[in-house]
Amino acid sequence: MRKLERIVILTGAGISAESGLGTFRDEGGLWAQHRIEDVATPEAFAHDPARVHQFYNVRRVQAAGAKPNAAHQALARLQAAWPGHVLLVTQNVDGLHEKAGAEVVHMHGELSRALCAACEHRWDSPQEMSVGETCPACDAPAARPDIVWFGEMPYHMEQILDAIQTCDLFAAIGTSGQVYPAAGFVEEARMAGAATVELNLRDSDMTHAFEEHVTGPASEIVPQWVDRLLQGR
Ligand code: BV8
Repeated sequence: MRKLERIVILTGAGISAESGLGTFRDEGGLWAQHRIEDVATPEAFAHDPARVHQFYNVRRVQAAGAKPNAAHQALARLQAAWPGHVLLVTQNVDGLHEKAGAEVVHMHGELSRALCAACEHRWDSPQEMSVGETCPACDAPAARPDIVWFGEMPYHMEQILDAIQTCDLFAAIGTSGQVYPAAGFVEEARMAGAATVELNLRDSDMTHAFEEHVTGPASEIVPQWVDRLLQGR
């Protein structure tokens, strides 16, 4: 196997499941309780901003009270043991990777941040956002959650794709592989010659694209996987 120098890790809602935060597409998940069109698109926010704020206010409060689990801590440990070699990209908008001490790229935004739709200023959001909230920079009543909704361009794509082009290992942890462009990262990595591994409780929509699979709950399989990586160094 190629010498392991650079790793790109993509995480999804499954890594936070054991911290008590709901996933989207598991039994009873968020998309079983809400329609994406009603709460996670720009059109939804234009149509009924109060409903969208409520959807994120509930999750913001839950995320603020949640603790990182052993999987988040193991990834932070991997980064600390291998500074500069591990890019951690998350689709999650909870702050659990940071709470575990990791450096993370939020490609779908963050519950803890607000964005001004008028001037694009960003600031730490209050726990509960409300309709007509004004922007601290331009005073427009245009504050929204700093979340990438469906139909919007995910953040940091250039940095992420550059890293995928030059990585030796791409790992996806706790993601169903149903949301693009994140779901397409494994193909990019394979075409760039990287080894690929999926860590998940069960098969995902992208399982066929990964060479290696580790199955089980993230809080068990991720620390074991990190230990193996660090032994192999
Ligand atoms: C865009 C907001 C274009 C925050 C989210 C092809 C190419 C490009 C786009 C598209 C395309 N086809 C379709 C599209 C459009 C769309 C899309 O992908 N739709 C899907 C539904 C078909 N994509 C977009 O709109 C994206 N934007 O493409 O823009 C563009 C181009 C030019 C100019 C402008 C725009 C934007 C996508 C981002 C949308 N925002 N979130 C929020 O509310 O949270 S996506 C949402 O899904 C969340 O962010 C979530 O993270 C993400 C992915 O879900 P997962 O994290 O995978 O969670 P899920 O519940 O699905 O799965 C959980 C997994 O965990 C399961 O596998 C389960 O087995 C596992 N698990 C559970 N428990 C455990 C576990 N594993 C381990 N241990 C456990 N204990």
